[in-house]
Amino acid sequence: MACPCGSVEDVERTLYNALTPLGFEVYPFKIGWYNAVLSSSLHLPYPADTLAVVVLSTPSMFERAFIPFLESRSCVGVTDPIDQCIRHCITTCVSQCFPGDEVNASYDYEMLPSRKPKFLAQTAAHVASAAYYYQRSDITDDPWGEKKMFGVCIHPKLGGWFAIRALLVFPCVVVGEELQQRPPPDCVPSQESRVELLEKFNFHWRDWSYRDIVPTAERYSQKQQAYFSIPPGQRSALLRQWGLFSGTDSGAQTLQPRSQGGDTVS
Ligand code: B12
Repeated sequence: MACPCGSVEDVERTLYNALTPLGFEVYPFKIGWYNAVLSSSLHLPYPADTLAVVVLSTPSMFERAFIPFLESRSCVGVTDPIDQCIRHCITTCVSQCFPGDEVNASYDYEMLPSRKPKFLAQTAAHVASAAYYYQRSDITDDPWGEKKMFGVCIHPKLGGWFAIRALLVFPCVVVGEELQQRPPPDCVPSQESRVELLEKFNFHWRDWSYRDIVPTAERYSQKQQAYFSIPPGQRSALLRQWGLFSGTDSGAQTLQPRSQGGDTVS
């Protein structure tokens, strides 16, 4: 029986039409491409030719999806409002576009009982050719000694002004020759610029400068930067000040600029 989700092209077009207007980008790939670069304990448990799609949020997601989501008063409870919004957009899209079909969604912030992430977002973005994942291993003779250095994905048009939000797996869609793996655009090609990128991402990520390592078409708006610059526990208070949130939350209510700690997930 033919897969009810349709072909790879059908799935990609459907997701593109539903999610692009909300400020997302979608990139299809084969599970096998992802599993090929990871040890077996990190593999996604599907056959190699299964279709997966990685979903990125672009700067306009904040104005196109997040603000309307808050205005619709759909945001409830204590979980992160951005995470709630992304989940709402993805589940609405899946239930409307693929009703009754098996589509397995995972989100960047979800962890397995083993405390490992449900999927490695940067590896997925790289193998899907969405954004090059620059890692320490991409630099010869690096100057960092024993220091742990995290890698970072850079998008050819958005630089670092994006986030990798979700993975959709379509277990019934078998990918054939129609989808060929391409290397992601290497937009930070020189060794010097890669060193600069990893240093900015690891030591100065709060000043946003790693995001501008390449010229970009779009950046986060002032409002979006203001939102992500304060600790997660204080964001509801800012939304309330903007008249966009009336629910309860568990965070502190005094607005203070971010000084230390906390992951902004932006
Ligand atoms: C845990 C986590 C953190 C932790 C630890 C970071 C880390 N990288 O381990 C902490 C809290 C420190 C952190 C901080 C930040 N984070 Co963070 N974090 C994550 C999270 C949830 C999981 C990362 C993880 O544990 N990876 C596991 C490690 C082992 O994976 P790895 O280092 O990539 O190693 C694998 C690859 O090397 C792969 N591999 C091997 N060979 C090859 C070859 C190829 C070609 C490829 C592709 C892969 C590959 O195998 C290894 C595993 O065996 C991801 C979201 C996600 N679900 O992935 C976001 C994520 C990485 N964080 C992100 C960001 C932006 C940040 C912050 C700037 C804060 C923020 N959110 O604004 C800071 C910056 C880092 C810093 N300077 O401290 C973004 C990065 C976006 C990007 N452009 O790359 C992500 C993807 C979240 C998102 N929604 O977009 N983060």
